[in-house]
Amino acid sequence: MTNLFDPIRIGDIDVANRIAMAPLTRNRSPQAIPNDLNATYYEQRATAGLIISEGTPVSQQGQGYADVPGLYLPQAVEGWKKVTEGVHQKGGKIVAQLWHVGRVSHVSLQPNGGFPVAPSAVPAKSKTYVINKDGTGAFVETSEPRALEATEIPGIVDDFRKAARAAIEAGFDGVEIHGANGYLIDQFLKTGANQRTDDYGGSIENRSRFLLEVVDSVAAEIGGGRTGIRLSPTTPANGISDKNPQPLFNYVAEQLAKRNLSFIHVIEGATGGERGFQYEGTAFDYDAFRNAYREAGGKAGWMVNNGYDRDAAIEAVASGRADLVSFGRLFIANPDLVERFRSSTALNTPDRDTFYGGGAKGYTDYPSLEAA
Ligand code: 8OZ
Repeated sequence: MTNLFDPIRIGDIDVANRIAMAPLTRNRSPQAIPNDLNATYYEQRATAGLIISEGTPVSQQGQGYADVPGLYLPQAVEGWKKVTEGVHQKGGKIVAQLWHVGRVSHVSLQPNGGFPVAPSAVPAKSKTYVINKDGTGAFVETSEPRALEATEIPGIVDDFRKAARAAIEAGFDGVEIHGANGYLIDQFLKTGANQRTDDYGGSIENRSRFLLEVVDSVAAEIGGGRTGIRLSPTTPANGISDKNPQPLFNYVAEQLAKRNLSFIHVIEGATGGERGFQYEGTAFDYDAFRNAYREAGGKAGWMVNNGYDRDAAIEAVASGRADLVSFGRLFIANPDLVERFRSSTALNTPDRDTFYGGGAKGYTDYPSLEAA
């Protein structure tokens, strides 16, 4: 039986165990530049088999929240070097999550105060986080987006490619393309946000085109074996929905299977919530999705996420339903989660009030077993 604590090679990345740290937005990198506190936080969590960084915008246009670190400024690459060196010194592996929020943004975060961009001019009706002129933070309604011109799309694909190159320069072991949670790639995929009538809208093939162009561009730049992708077939996050997700994601699975990727990271159900969540009038089967990938010859590591605990993760890997399991909130509160799982030790409880923004409190001050 395959063990959660056993190593695995996913694409070109050797990881020490099948426990991954999920990407977690923490809003502690002013000016979009990673700092020493961020480096300490990641280094503390380096015993994860694989760390996936917090969402990292590929451009200022791709930015939707205050104080998230990017990969589009030279200073950010220097900041990330401290993070990757710390993780590698502790024997860990880390990939950068490449992110474009699309319509989930606010004019105050956009270049020249412009409209956020999206496949179509359909508002997300979601919230984002901005910093007021007086320095206080506030949750505000996302701004009305504008529909991208077809001629703008190659430039955004190229922003992903450039950010992937910057990630490698910064010492990351690879990247995870953020294709989930109602952000730009998910907006192209799903009918609730994509009303285009050109080559990027309408049919399943057309709605998947942007995702596959990003994957191909990134994989050509840094190697498919260093490229992963995160998908959330049935999440309602950020107001996203789809009329018929099963054939859409089975097609995506078949197409991804033709690329030799490192890992496919799947959020099961509503992100951070109900695992059984389905879009109205639809039924999605996650086993059928994985089978579509495997039957098409896909060899990447299959990583599952959303509400797993120790026993559920052990079972998922032992049964072959997954190759890896990622944990978000548990890694916020337990820097040494792997050791706690191994020794079946009690876990610290995450404090929601310090998830987003602030300093060391609720970030780098959760105790490890060694410290206690
Ligand atoms: C929580 C707050 C802000 C952003 C995601 C990047 O859901 C996020 C995110 C999560 O993927």
